[in-house]
Amino acid sequence: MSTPSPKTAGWLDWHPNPSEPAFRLPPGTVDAHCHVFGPQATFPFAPERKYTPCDAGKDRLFALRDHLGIARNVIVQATCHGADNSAMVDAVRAAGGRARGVATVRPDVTDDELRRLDAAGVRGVRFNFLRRLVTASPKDDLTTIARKVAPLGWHVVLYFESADLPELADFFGALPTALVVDHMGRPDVTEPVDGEQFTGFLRFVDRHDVWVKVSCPERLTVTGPAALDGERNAYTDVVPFARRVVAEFEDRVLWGTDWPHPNLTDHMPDDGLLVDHVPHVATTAARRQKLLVDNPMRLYWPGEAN
Ligand code: 0GY
Repeated sequence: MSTPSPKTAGWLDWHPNPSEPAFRLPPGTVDAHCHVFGPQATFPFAPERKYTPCDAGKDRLFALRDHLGIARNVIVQATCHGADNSAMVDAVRAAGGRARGVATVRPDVTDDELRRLDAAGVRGVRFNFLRRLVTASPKDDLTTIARKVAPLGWHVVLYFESADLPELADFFGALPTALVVDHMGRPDVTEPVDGEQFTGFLRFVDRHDVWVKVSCPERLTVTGPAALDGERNAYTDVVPFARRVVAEFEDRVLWGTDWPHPNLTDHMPDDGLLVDHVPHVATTAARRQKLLVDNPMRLYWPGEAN
């Protein structure tokens, strides 16, 4: 057997024992953004990857799901696995209907392969524009992929930096599928919430009927996880941004843990605190029911009761 590649320098492993959340997630809660990494002995990482993560397999993901009181997962293909969706598909299958997948495919993907992924539980593809994660794909290739998956009723998940949205917005708007944006379009949370950049993002969401993941406060924060007076209110600098998205688009927001939190080097979040962040951004029970249950069910399990 080949020797496993060492982790990227500075890489932090997932939290070994997340706390018990104080907030009880409503029954049927969907974690709409999480990943599996390997284990690399079974599912080797892609040669073209830009980082090497720790192993974070499906058993650990399902243990976290049960610990936090989550009912279902949407497992998003991470760039370290390139377009080899085996680890993600294996995890989705193993979840027995309690997971869906978002894949990465190349423009020459066949209809047979797409049907196989669909039968396994995949419902979308991800287009990633972060230079530190991928070499940019030509837009024509992405359009080809979007046209191939549209007949299956899949959507496109978009991961981009907020500064790149003005250049990308028209391209996104012309794609023939529903769109889902990761991590609120990665706002700079040191800018005002009603400033030009975030307002531009909100208008983009409004104009194109986009779904938004209110996720990753641990990645967007500048002030860090410091909790106030034991209230378990972490990542307070991200709250106004997430709260605004939930208030303006309550029928098109999704929530996710982003476990196992790739590429964090400053701190590793306590996933229990991430759950306790939710009531600060979705401030009524009705909004939380939509964010955590009704919206992701409509997108990933349409027609199924939670
Ligand atoms: C995330 C964020 C990151 C990584 C990836 O696919 C990936 O490698 O998405 C990141 O480093 O910001 O959503 O997991």
